[in-house]
Amino acid sequence: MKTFSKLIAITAAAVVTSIVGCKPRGAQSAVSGDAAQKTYVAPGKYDEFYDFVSGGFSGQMSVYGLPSGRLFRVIPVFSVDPEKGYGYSEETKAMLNTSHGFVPWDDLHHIALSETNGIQDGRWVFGNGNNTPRIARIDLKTFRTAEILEIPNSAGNHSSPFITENSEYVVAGTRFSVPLDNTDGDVPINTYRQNFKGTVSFVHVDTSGRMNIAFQIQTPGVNFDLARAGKGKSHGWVFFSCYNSEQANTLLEVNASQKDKDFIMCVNWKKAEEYVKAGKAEKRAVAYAHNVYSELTHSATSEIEKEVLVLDPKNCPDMVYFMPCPKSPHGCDTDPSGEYIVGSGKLAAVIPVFSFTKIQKAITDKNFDGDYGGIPVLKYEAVLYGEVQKPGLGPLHTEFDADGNAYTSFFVSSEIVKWRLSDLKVLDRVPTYYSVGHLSVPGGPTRKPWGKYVIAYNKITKDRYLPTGPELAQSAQLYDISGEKMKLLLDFPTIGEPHYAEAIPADLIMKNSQKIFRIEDNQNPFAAKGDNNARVERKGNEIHAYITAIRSHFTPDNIEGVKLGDVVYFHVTNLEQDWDIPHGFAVKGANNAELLIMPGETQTLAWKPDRVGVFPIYCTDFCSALHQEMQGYIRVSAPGSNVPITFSTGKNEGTGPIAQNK
Ligand code: K7E
Ligand code: CUA
Repeated sequence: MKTFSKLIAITAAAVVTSIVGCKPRGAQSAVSGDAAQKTYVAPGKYDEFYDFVSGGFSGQMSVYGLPSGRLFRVIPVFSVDPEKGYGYSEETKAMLNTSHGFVPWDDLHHIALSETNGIQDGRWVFGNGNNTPRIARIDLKTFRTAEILEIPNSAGNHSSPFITENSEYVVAGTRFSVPLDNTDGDVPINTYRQNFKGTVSFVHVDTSGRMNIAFQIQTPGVNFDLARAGKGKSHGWVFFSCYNSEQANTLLEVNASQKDKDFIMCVNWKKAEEYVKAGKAEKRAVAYAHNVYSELTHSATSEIEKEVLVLDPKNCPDMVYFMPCPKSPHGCDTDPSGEYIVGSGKLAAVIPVFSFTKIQKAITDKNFDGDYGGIPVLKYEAVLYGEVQKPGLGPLHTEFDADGNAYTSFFVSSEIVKWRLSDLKVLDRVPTYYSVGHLSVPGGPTRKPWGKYVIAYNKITKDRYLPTGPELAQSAQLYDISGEKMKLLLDFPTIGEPHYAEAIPADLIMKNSQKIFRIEDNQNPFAAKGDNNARVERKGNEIHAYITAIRSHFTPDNIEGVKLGDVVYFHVTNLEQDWDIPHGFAVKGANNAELLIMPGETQTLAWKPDRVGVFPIYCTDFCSALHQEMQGYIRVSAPGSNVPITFSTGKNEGTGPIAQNK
């Protein structure tokens, strides 16, 4: 019995090791001698790079400095954030509207920084909502979510948002194939092969940043996983990895791992644009939300769009090809020249590297291996540049430096492997602690990698930090790649689960950073642009309080005449015109959150008092020496009361005796 259970334990351990990842040796001693010096950013000094890190199931994006690993900001994107009032203030609620109504959470996996000529330009950063399919654009002047676009005909927006060289498009490939939105979705799940379809969406980004869905391409039912746009010579193409070419609808762990090869789907989007122009796209009735935040009104608007253009490859020859890729590909990455496309089969023993030149030749020569759902399949041998042999176990993602090297993350063998594009030779490997998912080199997905570091984003932390109960902070690790050998420099914890991240030189962003909003430009209809505009008005059972905030008081700070059953809207305008002086606003018993109002901005908190009494309000952000004095009272009377609306600051002082010490 004992031996038997021991055997089970050993077998289980082996299985766990191979699937869950193994723990490298020498976890403590792996750090290099001059690491502290290389990551030390002295007090008052700036980091060299901004690092935008996806928050996974936190739905947020966080901003770190490199090489210090210091956290600067958490940008709320798809999830409500009470710290900033995001999704709680009346002005921001519309950002989280979808065709399913208000959806205050999502799962953000991938980051895409805007590019010009294939080089990061520091204007915007995009992120995907994986669960209720959405793409968000964050404005890097304000570090705020400026726009969220829902993706119709999609279910699990994982293969997203990958960006083309001039930010023409961000793409969105659906993870789950499903019955499309304009068809009857009430079908048996085991009719996947007949009724389920995939789509990839091309979301156009105009010069102001505004997004719209230019077109979608309908595909056979598969799972799209990741994507990368071509660059340089492969500009005009996007490569999407996909798994489940078996078209399984249950127990995918086994059933979607049957075939020796799945696919990378190659899309010629220039061709697709021609087909759209030629009227080949079908207009389909769908419904998806398009939410835009205005820095003038300091408010979001949400519209439901009703139509999308869909191209069917059957009617559009020479637009889409499948390229076989070993064993459930995950990452699909293009090198800085655009010639090489690196596939990473999660269960593969090699890393296949494809050649764009060979892909073009195979297309010209019609060197096909039949078709898949009517889409030509290119011959593996005809498009393969070569395979990296014995790289490691469980390759996931690849990034590049400017010297012709690639860096691939290995989940199962828990390491980063450096290899050379020219001869596909493995040059170096370093352990990660533990089970790396994505990795990132600053500028690594672009035509101009900045190099210097590779950062591993790990799934498991185990013994690396002080224990914090059952869940530990997930972690990032910074490695120096300036020499021949990679050197571990630093561990730093992350917010939520980090998937992809992108780093960019700080000077491309910091010079544009916005300091205040000009009060003259404030077009919020509820703004009070000076104390003489502050007032309280009743409209039926709505009370609108137009309040100003400036160090260190609210105007008005005494409000009476509110009755139980009223809804009070506190419209708070921060009159400050000075950098880094937000004011906060909170009222006792409010069941939502605070407001945090930037200089020159107006934000609104809705409050439904639940009882009669006097309720304090106060500023939540320590703004001056007399911040604690920045407070006031709201009186709530019984429903039938005849207390009139009154409001004031500094004019309502009581006359009773002050308590004396006796
Ligand atoms: Cu984490 Cu890009 Cu969702 Cu790989 S994905 S790890
Ligand atoms: Cu305003 Cu504290």
